[in-house]
Amino acid sequence: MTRSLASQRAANYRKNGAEWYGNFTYTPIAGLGPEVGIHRRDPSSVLLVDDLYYVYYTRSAGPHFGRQSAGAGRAKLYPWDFADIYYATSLDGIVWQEQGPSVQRGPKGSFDARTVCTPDVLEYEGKFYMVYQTQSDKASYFTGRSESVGMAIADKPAGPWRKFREEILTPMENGDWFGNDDSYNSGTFVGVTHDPSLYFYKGAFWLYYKCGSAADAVSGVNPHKHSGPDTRWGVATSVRPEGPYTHSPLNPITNSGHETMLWHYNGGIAALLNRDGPEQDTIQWAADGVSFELMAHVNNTPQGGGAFRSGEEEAHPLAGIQWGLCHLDQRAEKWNCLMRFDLDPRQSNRVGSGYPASN
Ligand code: AAL
Repeated sequence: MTRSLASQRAANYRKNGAEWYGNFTYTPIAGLGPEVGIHRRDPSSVLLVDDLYYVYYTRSAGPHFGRQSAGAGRAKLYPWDFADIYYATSLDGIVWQEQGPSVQRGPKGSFDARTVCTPDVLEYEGKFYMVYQTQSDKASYFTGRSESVGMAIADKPAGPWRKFREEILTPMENGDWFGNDDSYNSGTFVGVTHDPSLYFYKGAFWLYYKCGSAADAVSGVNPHKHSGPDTRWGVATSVRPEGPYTHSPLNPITNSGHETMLWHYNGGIAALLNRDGPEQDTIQWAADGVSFELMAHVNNTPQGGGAFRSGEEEAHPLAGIQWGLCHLDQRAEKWNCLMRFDLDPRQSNRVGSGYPASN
């Protein structure tokens, strides 16, 4: 039988199962929506503790002046520059109350003096572990590899948070994607460790993060980009939540994806790779946490999303991203804000709890 190439590919996608496919919808939320003068963005995973939802996010006040103003010393470049991490609570995931700061910038000269942003929080054995993106004030924004991952620990989701004095992860240097002989991406691939996201998996702590080529991070020149910034993900593991973390020798473990969003499924780790790279806007799954395979194409994906960690992730391939918060990233003079996303598995078999019944 003669089959078109497209039909052959479709047959392969079917093997992954229709239950991996779904549609994203978006709902405005109260309390963390648009507000003149304040940026809110990059929300963490959403936690439910004692019937209250918690979310942590980047918050900065005042306008920013863009990358081109980097030479002007301490000018605020981005909405996440000179930011702190705040938290909010909600009874229903729609109406939120901002409660105040969770983790603030460190003192002059510290690794997190310039900004603390883009947090994620893991609840593990009665403690809360926050990982967050940092920028030191030791170098200019684009030099010195000064963006690393910090950690803070709390006994309660409302804090108080005890910050570590040192970063728990710094960027991996001199990694090659396909090796020096391949012009696709020779040289250093990890200029940053952004979007840290922490999971307990197979008896260890897995710290996933977004990285990019040095060319992209330092000069903005990217010889081979497909779409958007040249970003992809790495992972580092540790047997203790506080580290030390060791980068996987397989990094980068994805070739695409901007902000990290991952969840447990079927003994492996599933991931939504959004907006950048040749495999942008796909859902992938790795049986071992590092060997990611493409399971489904999705569109209209959330930016900077943080999913509700329900504890029911094994019920369905998409139960780990059933809903959450994400940001509306409005550049220039607009103010970033948060909104809710829901993932409606309309094309799925709808097994598992919390999913709509078949029509
Ligand atoms: C986000 C994330 C990181 C970037 C910036 C703030 O969406 O990828 O956190 O540095 O944008």
